[in-house]
Amino acid sequence: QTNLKKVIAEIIPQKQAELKEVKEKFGDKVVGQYTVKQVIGGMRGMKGLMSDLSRCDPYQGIIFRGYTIPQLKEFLPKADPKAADQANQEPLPEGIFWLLMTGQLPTHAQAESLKHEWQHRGVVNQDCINFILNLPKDLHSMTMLSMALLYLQKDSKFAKLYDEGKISKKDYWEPFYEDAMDLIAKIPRVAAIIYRHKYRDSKLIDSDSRLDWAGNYAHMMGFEQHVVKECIRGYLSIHCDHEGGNVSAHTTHLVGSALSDPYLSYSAGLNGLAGPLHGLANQEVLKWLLQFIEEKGTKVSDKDIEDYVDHVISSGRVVPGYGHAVLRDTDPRFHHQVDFSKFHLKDDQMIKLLHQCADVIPKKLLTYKKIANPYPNVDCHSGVLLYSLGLTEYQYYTAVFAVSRSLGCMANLIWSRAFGLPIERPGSADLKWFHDKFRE
Ligand code: CMX
Repeated sequence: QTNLKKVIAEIIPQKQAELKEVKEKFGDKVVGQYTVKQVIGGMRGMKGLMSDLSRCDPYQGIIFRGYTIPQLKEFLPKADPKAADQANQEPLPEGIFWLLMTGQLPTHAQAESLKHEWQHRGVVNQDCINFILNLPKDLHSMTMLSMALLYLQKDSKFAKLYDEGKISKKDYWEPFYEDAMDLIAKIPRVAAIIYRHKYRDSKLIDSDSRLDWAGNYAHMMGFEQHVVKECIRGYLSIHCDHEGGNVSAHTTHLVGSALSDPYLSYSAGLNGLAGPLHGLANQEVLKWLLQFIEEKGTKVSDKDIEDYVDHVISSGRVVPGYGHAVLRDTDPRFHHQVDFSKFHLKDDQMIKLLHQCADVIPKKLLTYKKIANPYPNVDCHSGVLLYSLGLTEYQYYTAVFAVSRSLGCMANLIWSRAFGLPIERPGSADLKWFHDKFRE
């Protein structure tokens, strides 16, 4: 079966039954205890959400439906199934979306079917194109992307059906699915239009119907080299989801829990992704590295790097690309990109400097006792990879991340409606409450 909607329509009743069983069997069990420090400290380590798509292990990193990043690189369909060489090994995002939605590794035919469906759904109407082309070019790409999704919201099938009173709760997932699939199909085109508007005199490039979702995105931005298309395939696959609690996934889920449609929900999620402690870090890493190169060049000593870290921290800033709220080891998504760059970009001076930094900086950060994890995260490498391949406009990088993250956020949103999850509404406490509760 290559029709994703039919496949998940069969899985949904089984999963609903599983959720019901978990609620009945374990509903009154205690998940854990948490402290005042956790309540005030960004809820670190508190399990407070259910997301069935991926989980983040502090040491193994992200695990998508039971599969690690290296396993997915091996098992997921590739753009050219006949090419077995290392130059054609990046997974197709179509494949990872199928896996996230169904829990099953897709066949090449299933990934192809999604490719065609997204091509078909991905047409962006002229009125939306005009809306983007009329935005001031000095808006940040993420602001433009978020606004463009809000513009597309007028086409939401869920919002229309709900407004007409034509939909019952048990069927919410279907129009959510339709909106989510439309959003995913359109977002690379919208993001490419933003890129061409901001950086290429608004000269747009038509979609190429032969290409896959990621390859077409590279094409519509203006990159025809095979290596860039491969890089974007891998990039869009590995950034797609990072369990439910990260800022973009959590925001999308929270807003969606109020039955805001997928456009409203993901636009909100994108605004969180645009923050420097989250998705904007990839742009920040590049800015950081370019400043460093301007001062010191690309051939630097380890001591130069260490001094630079001290300088950044003593001026009250963070070293972007290092650390994580959950991970306690190097992010496997960083390793994935190292493998790619060592094969495709082995002579690039900036990549070499980045690898030297990734060796030196964690040891230096370890000397600052307060930092729980000094190791490179996904954003440490991704911007530099894009820069070395010719996508040098680093203020755009978080938009590429956003195209990818649409896969995880939309898959989660569809499943949230299929599970019938309620509006999210945790309690909060004022300072007096803590005094009263814990007064000796
Ligand atoms: N450079 C300098 N200081 C750092 C640091 C870094 N890379 N990582 C953590 N710290 C500091 C924190 O700012 C915090 O300091 P204060 O107590 O003075 O506020 C202290 O170390 C403890 O932080 P932590 O428990 O180790 O980490 P958090 O869970 O609070 O924060 C993160 C996690 C990602 C926000 C943080 O490591 C950071 O700011 N890293 C740099 C930005 C970055 O790369 N973000 C991308 C993360 C991946 C993503 O979400 O996309």
